[in-house]
Amino acid sequence: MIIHTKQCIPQSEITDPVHFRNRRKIIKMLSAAGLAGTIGPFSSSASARFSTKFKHRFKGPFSIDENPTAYEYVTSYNNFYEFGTGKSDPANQSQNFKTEPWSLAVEGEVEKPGVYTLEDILAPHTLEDRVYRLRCVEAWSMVIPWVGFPLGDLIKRFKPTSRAKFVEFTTLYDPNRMPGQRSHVLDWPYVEGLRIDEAMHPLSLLAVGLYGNVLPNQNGAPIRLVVPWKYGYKSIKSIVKISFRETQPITSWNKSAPREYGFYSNVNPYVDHPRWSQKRERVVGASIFSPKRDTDLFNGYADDVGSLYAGMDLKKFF
Ligand SMILES: Nc1nc2c(c(=O)[nH]1)N[C@H]1C(S)=C(S)[C@@H](COP(=O)(O)O)O[C@H]1N2
Ligand SMILES: [Mo]
Repeated sequence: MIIHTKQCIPQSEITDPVHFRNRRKIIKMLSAAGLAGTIGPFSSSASARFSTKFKHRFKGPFSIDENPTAYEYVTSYNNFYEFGTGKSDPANQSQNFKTEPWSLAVEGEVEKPGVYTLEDILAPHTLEDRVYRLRCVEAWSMVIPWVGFPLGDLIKRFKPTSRAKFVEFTTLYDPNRMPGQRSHVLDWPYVEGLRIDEAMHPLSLLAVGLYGNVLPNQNGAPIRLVVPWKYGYKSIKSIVKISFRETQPITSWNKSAPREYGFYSNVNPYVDHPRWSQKRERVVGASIFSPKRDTDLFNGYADDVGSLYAGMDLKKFF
């Protein structure tokens, strides 16, 4: 079992003062919602680390027994095109991104639409620690100890109608704050979606932290999706809108390259990307001499989520 206490995390993997200054605001907000530890004096890195820890976390039911990828890799090797297309761009270019105040619009086929503040969203939820494998379509994988809560628990609060067959998520659109949106690499804002039963599955998580700390900006602060049996691009970052729909959402990567990226995007070693094999994956942080590892169907969560796709042709619905 991996126990996520700060003692387990080597000091070098925690954070640096630059990241920390920007997280302090989020911590204030979360602590206002009763979710973070007491804000202490920030004179030493030890007290800073303590104060960025979430209180009342418990271990989620799907935690896997694998060593997490080092914090340093999880927070410096990212895909977040709103802050540039290079793997180190998000860490470099998102540090001044302000995530306070933050609100989420809830629209469409629900009884309780509206604009909710992040505090409203988080208040009733108990935060869980869950170690999930996040796998990117580019064939690299990380094991990340997320802090979050099941997406389904939030969805229930909005009371979707019987016509809600899909859930659509949208990232903030603000080219002044997200410089990557000034380039036309994608049709902004970033949009993702899930079928409602996928969204209600307890493996679908809304993450607000990782490694016991609030989410670094480059990982999708202040709130992002984590769908660990799907390729990384489904796990949309910095969400500002959740829409309940009768029809399948038009998602960013599917729109941009429909032959390469399907709506489902389930991790599947038997369905290759047109330009590369999906059979093996590189473990981020492992030695360059380490062999790649075999990719598992549904990223190793087949027993949990396989029944969602019973009878579906996964080559057609890729
Ligand atoms: N808004 C938004 N969300 C996004 C992306 C993005 O460019 N913009 N990239 C996706 C991709 S391709 C991956 S692999 C994961 C990476 O998440 P991580 O940087 O936390 O590892 O975020 C996903 N979520
Ligand atoms: Mo990705």
